[in-house]
Amino acid sequence: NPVRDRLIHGLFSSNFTWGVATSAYQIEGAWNEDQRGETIWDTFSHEPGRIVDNANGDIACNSYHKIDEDVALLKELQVKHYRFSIAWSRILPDGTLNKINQAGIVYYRRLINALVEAEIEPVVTLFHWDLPQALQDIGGWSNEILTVYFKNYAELCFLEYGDWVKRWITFNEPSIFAKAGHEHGVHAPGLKHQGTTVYRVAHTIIKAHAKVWHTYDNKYRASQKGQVGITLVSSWAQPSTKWQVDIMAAERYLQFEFGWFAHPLMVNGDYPSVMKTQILEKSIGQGLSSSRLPSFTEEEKVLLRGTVDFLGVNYYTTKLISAWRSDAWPPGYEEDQDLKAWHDESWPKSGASWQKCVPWGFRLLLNWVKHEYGNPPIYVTETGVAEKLNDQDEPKLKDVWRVQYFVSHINELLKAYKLDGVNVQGFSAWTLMDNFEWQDGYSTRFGLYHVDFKSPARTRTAKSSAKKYNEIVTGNGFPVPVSKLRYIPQFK
Ligand code: PNW
Repeated sequence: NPVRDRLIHGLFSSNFTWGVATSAYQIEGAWNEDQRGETIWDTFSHEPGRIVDNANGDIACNSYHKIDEDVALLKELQVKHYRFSIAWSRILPDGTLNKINQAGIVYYRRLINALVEAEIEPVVTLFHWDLPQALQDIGGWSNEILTVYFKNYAELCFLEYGDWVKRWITFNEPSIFAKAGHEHGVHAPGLKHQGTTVYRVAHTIIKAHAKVWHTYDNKYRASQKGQVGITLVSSWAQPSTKWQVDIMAAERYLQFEFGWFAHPLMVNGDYPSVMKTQILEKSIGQGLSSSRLPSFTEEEKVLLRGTVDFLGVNYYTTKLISAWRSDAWPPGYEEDQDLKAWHDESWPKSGASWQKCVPWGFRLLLNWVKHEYGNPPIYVTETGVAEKLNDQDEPKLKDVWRVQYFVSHINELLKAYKLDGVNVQGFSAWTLMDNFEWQDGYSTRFGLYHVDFKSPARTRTAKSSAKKYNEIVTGNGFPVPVSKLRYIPQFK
């Protein structure tokens, strides 16, 4: 679509915040140093056959020992904030207040101090998937007691770091964590429970988020004056035809992915009605006496709604959707939706099979969020593009496809802001540097900086995309007209 693909020029608001994102398990390494407790990702990645090349995050980018180097990269990029995550088990080795690990407390204190010194705002994610193993051993997020442990952990973080941290993200992409970890078994803890655990895990996470928001609201907001949000992700769901059934199927996709969390927290304390009816009907069809989707009590609904100060949105790709009645047995999270989702073969590829580059879908997703949730303050907390790179390969420092990815996607963000009035207040690129890409290990890279995982020094080298991102950041958008952009494919 030529109109959609035209690039505009213009600036974001002067207080718009630019940054980059990482997460603890993906970059820190030092998995067994200084009393850090084990996490479900240590367990999972140490099991042979789980990760490409049997890779793990034992050393990763070694960021635990490289605060100064990492902050130097952030300075070079001239970003205004850095979104990183705290490893729960580094400060609470078994996940509970049984033992507070001072070495862990000190590490994040040093990182935050270094950021503040460099005038870079720390933005902290409390849970980016690395659950303390001891808490998985008592059932993980299926066990509602985790709402209490998560609240205790969050409160410790507010006390320790709330002086400088003013933006807290409780959970990163709980939908991916719930599905990949408990339905498909490709992420830790590696469970494959069709259509059951996935909903229970999400249920606990939603309640845990609200508990933490209320704790901050009641005890810390007045003195610390920060905000508590959550980061959600969805592909944009594009109806494959103009038929009403396909339009409704695309809406179901968005409600199951995004509304699953945003509806209870931002609309009425309860799941989207289409989720409730679909899952109940499928459950009854299985001969169950009640829905596999748990329900909230009236008191819980009151506690859930209105507990998002800002919404973090991650976007990576778009799917075409058509209605499709599923009779797969037993029904799981996918079958519950009665739809098919796929990529158009003509869309530019990335280095990951799950990602095709579809910039216009970003703008459409942001508009859907705006209308669905009453134009909430949005921070885009991640977008970025995958590249395949084997350890033996020469680094591809001229990552033209990534330059184009960021130019085109940030341009769609500018359209959403300037032309559509989406209340977007910041952007974080995924990711600062190549890192442990979950089940793909180090074979898939998203970094603005290349990391040499063969070298003990884990040398970081800027790619072309780092220079382009620096240009966009310092220009606060696109101050001059951008020449027409044509995707140079990474793969033919
Ligand atoms: C995000 N999808 O995960 C995570 O927040 C990051 O930790 C991760 O490294 C990054 O994206 C790249 O994968 C996603 O299938 C995983 O659409 C899968 C999808 C989206 C995001």
